[in-house]
Amino acid sequence: MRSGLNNIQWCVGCGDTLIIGAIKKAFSDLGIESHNRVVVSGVGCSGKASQYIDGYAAETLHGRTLPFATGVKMANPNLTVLATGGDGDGYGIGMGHFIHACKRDLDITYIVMDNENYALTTGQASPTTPIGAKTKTTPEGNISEPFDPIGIAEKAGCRFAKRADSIKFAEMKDIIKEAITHKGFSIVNIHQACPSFKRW
Ligand SMILES: Cc1ncc(C[n+]2csc(CCOP(=O)(O)OP(=O)(O)O)c2C)c(N)n1
Ligand code: SF4
Repeated sequence: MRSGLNNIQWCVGCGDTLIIGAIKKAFSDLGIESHNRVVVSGVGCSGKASQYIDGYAAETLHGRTLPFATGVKMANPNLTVLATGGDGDGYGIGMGHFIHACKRDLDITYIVMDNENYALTTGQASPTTPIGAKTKTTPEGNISEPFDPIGIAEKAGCRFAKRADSIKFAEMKDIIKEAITHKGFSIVNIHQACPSFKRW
C-alpha cells in the first residue's frame, strides 16, 4: 500500500482529473479506508489513475484491468476492488474481458474514462468515437456507428450499468458511490473531455 502521487501529469482541462477526484471523494464518503481498497488500471492516459489514489494499486496491461481485478477480488473478497481504464482499453482490446465480467457478476466496480478516442497514442478513433468525428485514423470523419457500452453490459447480464459525465461532478460522484455499494459487477461509463485530441 502507498500514498497516491500528487504531481498530476494529465493535460490541463483533462476530464481524468475530475474522475479521480470523484473516485477519491466516493471512497471517503463511504468510509472505505485506503488499506481496504485496490484500484486497478489499464494502459493509456487513464492508466495513470491508479497512481494518484491512496491505497493498494496496480497499473496492468492494455485491456487487462478486469482479469487482474477478478484475481484480486477472488484472492481477498473483503477488499473493495475498483477497476478503471479508457474506452479503448475496455471496449477495444479488452472487450472480451468486459463481456465475461458482466456475465460473471463478481463484486467489482468498473469505471470507464470515456474520452471517445485513443488519447495516449495521440488521438485515433476508438469504439465510442461518434459518427463524423475527425481523428488521426478517420481524417474524413468516422463512418462506423459507436457502440453502446451500457446496452451491451445489460445484454451480457450486468445488473448495474450507468452513464455519468465528468462535468457534472456531484452526480458523477453519487453514481460512483452507488456502483461501489452495489453487490455485484457494476460499470459506470463516464463521458469526459480530452482537450488535446477530442474536437467534437
Ligand atoms: C497490447 C498493447 N497494444 C497497444 C498498446 C499501445 N497503446 C498504449 S495506450 C493505447 C490507447 C489507449 O487508449 P484508451 O484505452 O482509450 O485510453 P486513453 O489514453 O484515451 O485514456 C494504445 C493502443 C499497448 N500499450 N499494448
Ligand atoms: S491527451 Fe487527452 S486524455 Fe490524455 S491527458 Fe491529455 S487531455 Fe487527458
